[in-house]
Order: sequence, then structure tokens, then C-alpha cells
Amino acid sequence: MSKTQGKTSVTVSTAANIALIKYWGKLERDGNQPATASLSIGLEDLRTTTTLAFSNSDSHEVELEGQPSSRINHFLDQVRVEFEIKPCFKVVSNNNFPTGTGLASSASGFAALALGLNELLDLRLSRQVISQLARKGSGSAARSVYGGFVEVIPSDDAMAVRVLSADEWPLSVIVVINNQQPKEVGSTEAMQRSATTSPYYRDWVKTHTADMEEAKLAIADRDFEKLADISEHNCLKMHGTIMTTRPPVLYWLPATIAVMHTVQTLRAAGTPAFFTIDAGAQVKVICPPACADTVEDRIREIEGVLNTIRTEVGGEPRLSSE
Ligand code: 2P0
Repeated sequence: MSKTQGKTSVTVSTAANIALIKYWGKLERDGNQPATASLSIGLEDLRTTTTLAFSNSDSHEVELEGQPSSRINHFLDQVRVEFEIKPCFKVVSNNNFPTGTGLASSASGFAALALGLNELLDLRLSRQVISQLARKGSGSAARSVYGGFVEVIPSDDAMAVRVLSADEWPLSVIVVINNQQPKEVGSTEAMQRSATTSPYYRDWVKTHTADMEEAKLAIADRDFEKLADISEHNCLKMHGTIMTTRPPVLYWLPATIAVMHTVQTLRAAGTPAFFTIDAGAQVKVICPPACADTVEDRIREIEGVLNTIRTEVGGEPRLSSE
């Protein structure tokens, strides 16, 4: 099926997301098919802005933070084959947050590409099908085609669906930066290593459905304590799997652990807050907006914490075209 070229240029802003119940592990087939479901919140102010157009040359012209990206080139080639598109693309993409440090820039990046290509090529895909396309670029990108609370449902062609919009349960997120350097082992490699060498990987997958159910119930009931409990459990279980690979991957720094202790101490003393950590040293702390000042002030006092970014659950994509 050949598609008409709808627009000349499309600009998309998408947000990073953080999983409370993590995607960690893939099925043994192409297209980032996740071994587990996942559930995330969109981070309103951590955004990628991507402009897409057709290229006049016979190769893609890609600039990610001013640099070429073979991963984006590969994705664009896949799209050309899948939708029988002749021309190549021009892509300029920038993040307003550090890239490659465990802040999910591949999620917002590939979500922006999938949404932008749908618009530029006038494909008229449903949001769920766009999420499947984004997933082929990066597993977590399936979730960033929506804002709010989002679930990925594993299947032969896993897709994301919205669980709750951001305004149905307003929450603040404090992103705690403990390391500005790119991580030494990328997520894709660390996932693969976990699946093949960690003795805990099988149990990680086996216990995952129960974690998803618990988290979804907590969200439906707006039960912060329950969501805190299951999110921290799922995060620590994923990192237990990651640390026990051979060779091991240790993403945490001393400040990462100090933030975790502070959050648990705050919670024990009555301030609702919980942490979650992706493949990196940064921590995200989730709390009701009324507590965000208290939590952020305490975290900023911790030795080794370089910076904090305050945001809210949100992240609805924004599109404009010419
Ligand atoms: C997640 N992470 O659910 C999990 C938790 C990091 C920790 O998805 O290989 O960049 O591109 O599909 O999506 C990070 O991995 O991996 C990730 P690929 P991705 O957010």
C-alpha cells in the first residue's frame, strides 16, 4: 500500500516516561517484544522535540543533539519498508534533559518519530498502532505516545494503552540527577545479559503479572501507599536481577542509595513519597504535589546529588505541522 505525502514538515514534542512496573527483558524475536508488561507515568517537563521532513537526498539526514544516529536511521529504514515509502527523511531531534544517562531519552525520542511519521506520511494510524511502531524503535517508547498513566500489554505485537489521564490523579515527580555521564552498559545489553545470566531472571518474569495487577488496583483506588509499596518492590526486584548478571551491572552510586534511604525515612515519618530507578544512577521520587517542596528540599541536601528536576505526571504529546 503506497501512502500519499500529507505535510512538508512536522514538529512533535513528546515526554519521557518512568515505569513504576518495569519492562526488563525481551522475547527472542525482532521488534523489542517485551517479556513483561509495564506501567508508567509520563514526565511532563522532560521532553524531546523532533522535526521531521522529507530529505532531498537519497539518504536520511539525521541530527540527534547535533550528532548522527544509526539507530534512528535503522528505524526510518524499517518505516520505509513497512509503509512502502520512497523518499528518505530529514530529522532534527533535541532533548531538554541529559541523553543516555537513564532518563529514557529513547522513549520520548522514538515516540516522537512514530507520531511524527504518522502525521508527515498521513498514515492515519490509531494511537495504539503508533505505539506498536514506536516500540520497534525502543520498548519503552510505546508508552510515550500517550501522557498520564500508561500500560504496555505484551502480545505478538505489544501495544500501549492509557490507564488514567494525568489529571485524574495529580502527582509530582522529582528527578534526582546523581550522574551526568552516559551509562557504561546500555539497557538493551543489560536486559539481554539479565535474561541469559541472572539466576533471578526467571522469577522476575514469573512474578511480574501479580505486580502489574497490584499496581493497577492501587491506581484505580488512588491508593498512594499501595502504589508506593509495589513500585519500590518491582524496582528493587529488577535491580536485583541486573546486579546478579555475569559480568555484573551496578548502576547505583552512593547518592542513589542515600536518596532511597531518605525517601523511606520520610515515608516512615508520614510524608508520602516513593522512589523508582531505571537503568542508571538517577532516582525518580513520586509524591503528592503538596509534599513536593518538603521532599525536594530534603533530597537536595544529600551528598552526591548533583541536581533535581521537578515535574508532574503528564506528558501528552504535542504536534504541529506545515
Ligand atoms: C522501562 N527500562 O520499563 C525499563 C525499566 C529501563 C528500566 O525500558 O532495548 O531503552 O530500546 O527496548 O526501552 C529502558 O530500555 O530498551 C527501559 P530497548 P529501552 O522503562
